[in-house]
Amino acid sequence: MLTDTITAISTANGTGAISVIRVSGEDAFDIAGKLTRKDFSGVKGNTVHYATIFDGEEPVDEVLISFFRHPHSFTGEDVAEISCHGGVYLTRKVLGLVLARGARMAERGEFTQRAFLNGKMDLAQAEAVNDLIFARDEINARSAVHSLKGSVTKILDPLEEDLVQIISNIEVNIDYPEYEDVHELTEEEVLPKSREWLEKIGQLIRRAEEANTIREGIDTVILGKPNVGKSSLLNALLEEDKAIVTEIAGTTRDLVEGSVRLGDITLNLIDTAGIRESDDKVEQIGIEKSIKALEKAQLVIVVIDANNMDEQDEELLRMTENRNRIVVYNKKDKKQIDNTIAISAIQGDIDALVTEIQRLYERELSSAHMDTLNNERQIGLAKYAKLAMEDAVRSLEEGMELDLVTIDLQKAYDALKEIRGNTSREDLLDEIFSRFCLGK
Ligand SMILES: Nc1nc2c(ncn2[C@@H]2O[C@H](COP(=O)(O)OP(=O)(O)OP(=O)(O)O)[C@@H](O)[C@H]2O)c(=O)[nH]1
Ligand SMILES: [Mg+2]
Repeated sequence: MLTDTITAISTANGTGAISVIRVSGEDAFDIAGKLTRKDFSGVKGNTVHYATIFDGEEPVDEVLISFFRHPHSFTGEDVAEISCHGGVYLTRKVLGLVLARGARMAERGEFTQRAFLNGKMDLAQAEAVNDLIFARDEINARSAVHSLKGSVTKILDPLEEDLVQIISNIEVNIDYPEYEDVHELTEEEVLPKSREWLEKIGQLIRRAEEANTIREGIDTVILGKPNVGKSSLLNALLEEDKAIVTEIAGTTRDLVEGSVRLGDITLNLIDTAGIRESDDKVEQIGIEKSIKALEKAQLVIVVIDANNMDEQDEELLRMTENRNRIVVYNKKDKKQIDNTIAISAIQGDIDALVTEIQRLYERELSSAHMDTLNNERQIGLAKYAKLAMEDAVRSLEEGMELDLVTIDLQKAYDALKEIRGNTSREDLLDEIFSRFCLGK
């Protein structure tokens, strides 16, 4: 049922100068004509027309309608985009009139889904439409635009091609065993190529995960014993007085969260209750929460008061030893220890920490500036392809039947294809497009 005509308000829900109501499908031009008492059946594509919308005899609004003829439209169907005046009431009224003329309310992401199903874009590009809408910074917007322009295809094409070569090499051998010695073929041709392929996809996955870390922001926990200046550091990073700071040890009881951007790096920060033995029930719960937050964190900032170091600090350092962490020595205005990352949270002097964070994530940052896979779904499929290839290589090394090897190779190939949506799994598509907002 793809020929029915769908509609939705494509602009944000609220009052603005104009609103756009998108209509896509066979009857789009007909509906536009009925609303305006005009005949748009022969209208040229990529043109804009002035018209008045009527509700019965009553003029409702003066609008501009942009017409796009299939297949030269976003969805690949006939599309009419009605730009009306932007009041909430008026926009809903026009939408209501479009619906009354026989259009159906679009599902979330249905316009983009049609674009995909009509071959206007692959699945990675369709996802990029959504990523672009929700991009909250330049890095996210940039990677979305690149993948909208087909960067994922550029990355995957060579991998797919190599895989097809490997598969056909083996197929030839299965079909014409008399032409080649099986053992020789795998040793000389297939195995090195497969290993090289594994290397390449491994690199791609690594880079995509690094880029993802930057795009999503780094979950960072500020940890330390009471009174070392954790909340002061949170405030200094956020440049606002978010957490309460006092000279009383045990001030912070609950987790305090905030997000900060340092250049291209976003930190999702959590300030925690100072860790110590405590009889206070509320503080105990706070400390338990600190430990839980620590377990989930991608980066731990351990704060130590340079003027007041003891075995509790040692214990915290041991606890975080194997974690991705930065140890900072606070209150340098009073005392500074050589060769440490020294800061003064209270004075907002935290450059040494910021520099260290940027150094620590240098590799991830450069990956984020490259074209790569864009989300967990794509990375997951790449990982699946890699696992299948690892199975294939193992089978080859063990001299297994080539038929079995091709099954694994085929799995790898299908997984790669699925990244761009070359699959018949309708439910997967519905799932993906349902994450879109209405009107896209
Ligand atoms: N001299 C100096 N004092 C600081 C600095 N940073 C924080 N302090 C002081 O240290 C005390 C504790 O600061 P907080 O930021 O509340 O410390 P905390 O680690 O969050 O403490 P809890 O929430 O109790 O665990 C306050 O009196 C701050 O003014 C600093 O850089 N220099
Ligand atoms: Mg605190």
